[in-house]
Order: sequence, then C-alpha cells, then structure tokens
Amino acid sequence: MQSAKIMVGTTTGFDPLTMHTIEKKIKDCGLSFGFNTVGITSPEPFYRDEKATIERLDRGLMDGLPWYTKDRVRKANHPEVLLPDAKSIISVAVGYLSTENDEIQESTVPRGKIARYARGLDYHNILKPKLRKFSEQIPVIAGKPVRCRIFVDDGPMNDRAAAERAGVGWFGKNTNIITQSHGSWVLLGQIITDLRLKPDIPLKKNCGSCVQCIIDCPTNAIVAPYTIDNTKCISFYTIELRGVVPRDMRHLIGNWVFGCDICQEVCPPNIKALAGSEPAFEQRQDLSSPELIPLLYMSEESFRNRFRNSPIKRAKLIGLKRNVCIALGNIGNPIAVPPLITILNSSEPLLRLHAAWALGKIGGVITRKALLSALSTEQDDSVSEELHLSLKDMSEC
Ligand code: B12
Repeated sequence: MQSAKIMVGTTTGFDPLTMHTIEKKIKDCGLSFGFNTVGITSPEPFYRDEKATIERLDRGLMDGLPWYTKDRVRKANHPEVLLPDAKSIISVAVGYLSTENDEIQESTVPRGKIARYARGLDYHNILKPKLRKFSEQIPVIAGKPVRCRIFVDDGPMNDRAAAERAGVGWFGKNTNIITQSHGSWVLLGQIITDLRLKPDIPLKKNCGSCVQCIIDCPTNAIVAPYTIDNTKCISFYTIELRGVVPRDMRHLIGNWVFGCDICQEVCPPNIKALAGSEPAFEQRQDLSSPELIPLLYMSEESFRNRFRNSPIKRAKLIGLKRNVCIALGNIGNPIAVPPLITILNSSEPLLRLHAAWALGKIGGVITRKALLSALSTEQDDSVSEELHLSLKDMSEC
C-alpha cells in the first residue's frame, strides 16, 4: 500500500486547483489495492436504467428472483438515497480471467463447465475488504472526515450503471460491462462518498453492429440488445433457481453446472482481454472442467468443505446435483447410467425428477428397466410424470 505517499499529499479536497490531484491520488490508491480500473461519477440518479428495469419487471423478464423488487430497483438507481448527501461514486473493476486455461477438451469421463468468475474464491469476500480498506484511505487523501458506503454485487446498487457512467467500461449488448483492458471479465464495486470529486466522462464506445452474443446464446435469453430475459438465462437456472428447471430449457443448458459464460466467450473484445492479477481468482484446478459423476455422490459435509470459499456454495448441494443430472443427460455418456440410477432412488424428489429426465435422454435397455421400476414405487406426482415422459421419449426414439 502507498499510505505514506498519500499522507504526504493530503489536501483540503475543495480547492479547484488541487482537485485533479485528489482524483489522481484516489485512482492511484485504488490501483494500488489491485483494482484494474477506477472511475468517478456523480451521484445523479440512473433514470434510464431505473425506467428500463421497472419495465422489465412488469414484463416478467426479471421473474424468478423474488428478492429483486421494485423497491430495490428504486434504491439501486438513486445513489443519493443510499448515502444521504452523496457527492460522488468511485467505481472499480477487477479482472478475473485466469492466466492458465486448463479446461480439458477431450475426456473419457463426463465433465462440466463452471463460469469463470466462480472458479476461484468468492469475489464478495475478496472485493469487500479491499474496497473497505480503499475507502478508509479516502479521508486520508482528502485531509478531512469523509463518509463512504461500499457496494459489491449483493447490496441495492446498480453496479453496471455506475461503471458505465464512471467510464470504467461500456454496456455490451449482452448487458455486461466491457472494459478496455480486461474485456467483460471483470467484477464491479462502488464507493459512494460525500466527497465532491470531478466526474469522469463515459467511454464513447459501443458494440456497433456486432450481435454475436445475441446469435450465440443457446436459449435466446438476449431478447433485444441490452435486454436479458432472466427466465431464459442459463446463469439464472444454474445459480439462482431453487426448484425444477423447465423441461424445454434442460437440453439447451449443455454441460454448464454453475453459471454460464457463452455470451462473454463469443464477445470479440474479450479475445484480447488481459488476464486478471488477483491471485484469489486464479482458477482452482478442479473447477475448470470438473468431473461430474463424483459430484453426484458428494455429501453435505464435503460440499461445505470444498466450496466454503467459493461462489458455488450459492447453488447449494441439491442445486449443484440437479445441474449435474441435466449436464449428464445432455452429454449422453452411458457411463453415467449407474450413478443416475442411484439418484433415481434417492430421498430427494427434485433430484429423482432430474435423474429421470437425464436417464431418458441417455436411453438404453438398463435405463428403461430402471425407469419402469422407479415408476412402480414413486409417490411424488411430479416425479411420476417425469418418469412417464422419459419412458415415452425413449419409446419414440
Ligand atoms: C440480478 C443479477 C443477475 C441475474 C440477472 C441478470 C441481469 N439481467 O441483470 C442473473 C442471475 C441472470 C445474473 C447473471 C450474470 N451475472 Co449478475 N448480477 C445481478 C445483479 C445482482 C443485479 C443486476 C441488475 O440489476 N439487473 C437488472 C437488469 C434490468 O439490468 P441489466 O440486465 O444490466 O440491463 C441494463 C441495461 O439494459 C441498461 N439499459 C437500458 N436501456 C439501455 C440502452 C442502452 C443504449 C444501454 C447501453 C444500456 C441500457 O439498463 C439496465 C439496468 O441498468 C448485479 C449486481 C448489482 N448489484 O448490480 C450482478 C452483476 C450484473 N452480475 C455479474 C456477473 C459477472 C454475471 C454473470 C456473468 C455470471 C455468470 N458467468 O454466470 C452472468 C451474466 C449474464 C448476463 N449476460 O447478464 C456482474 C457483471 C460484471 C460486468 N462485467 O458487467 C455484476 C455487476 C456483479 C458484480 N458486482 O460484479 N446476474
């Protein structure tokens, strides 16, 4: 940290001649904490984003996220409500692309895919302490008491709108913020402060005529440029949804078992994106293309141990196993039949249902026998229905 340097340069913070110096010092301080881009914007409400989000809630495009309410949207787009007397927002981005890509392309055992942001440690636990320490330096730089409130993802703050207006990056048509250096492989955070700072100018960049993300999203979740239908997004199904994944979605999910990166992988500016420098985001070796069958046998205790500091804990063990069933069905490797039959006989209806679907996709004589046998004892109506559908699909093949 450069605290000594910052102390020496202390100023009042309000003299127009020294303003530039303060902004520069704040940005340098942010960079010294490992943030890759630091921008500043005013606390003016994000009117465009508020209006668009309320409209999307009304159209059902944010369905499935019960905590995402209109009240939250209003707060998220009114920084002046989040910190009374707010004068500025300091917006940061940190790259998470890993330096090494050890994804296994060819494999005899079925493997899944995990979104890149989730292959390292949980970013909330990394960015929040960094941002807090950064915010503690701001009064030191300003030379007077300054109030700050920090946000990383889970607070009621529109992270992307702040990053766009602070010039940290531009909105891609897939709605991700794309930075000049690290592409959209960045996580965002904000400090709202009552220190008045000179705002940056938004970048004069956009995606032009490119619509690659819209074309390549397998579920057509990008229903218009800058508009995601949450109820079609693979990321929503594999991370946030607690119940049954709709039947018509399952075959589109491929082997994603936590999150999805397709709309970022195909985005041209991401081709030359720099890798991040935060060691906590280095991908954990077993998470770039994890073997799926061992995940089906995982106990609650080993899930807790393995994913304690990982974003993957958000899916819970049952959600992860549900996703693994879907991925195994889509991969279609008969090696997965015995473990899926074990799940078909488990105590959890949600898992029995998805195992029934996966077995129906893989097919075969043993599978058919197992589905018929399960049907004869199944007590849960929705699982019985899935067993019927799977058997029907198999007989049509
Ligand atoms: C809810 C949420 C989700 C939901 C819903 C996604 C969504 N539509 O926003 C789900 C679970 C699906 C999700 C998925 C992902 N998420 Co998320 N998510 C959030 C969260 C908590 C809120 C986002 C929000 O308010 N959405 C509301 C919708 C309406 O906003 P929007 O889609 O961004 O649309 C904006 C534009 O349309 C803009 N707009 C309107 N009109 C116009 C016109 C023009 C011309 C332009 C340019 C813009 C524009 O206004 C809208 C509101 O700002 C934020 C954290 C936060 N507190 O902000 C993280 C956040 C957006 N997620 C993040 C990440 C990393 C992801 C994933 C990449 C994870 C993954 N790999 O699986 C995917 C990406 C999927 C995608 N393409 O969006 C990062 C994004 C970083 C970045 N570079 O942008 C954030 C910022 C978390 C963080 N602090 O880093 N996420």
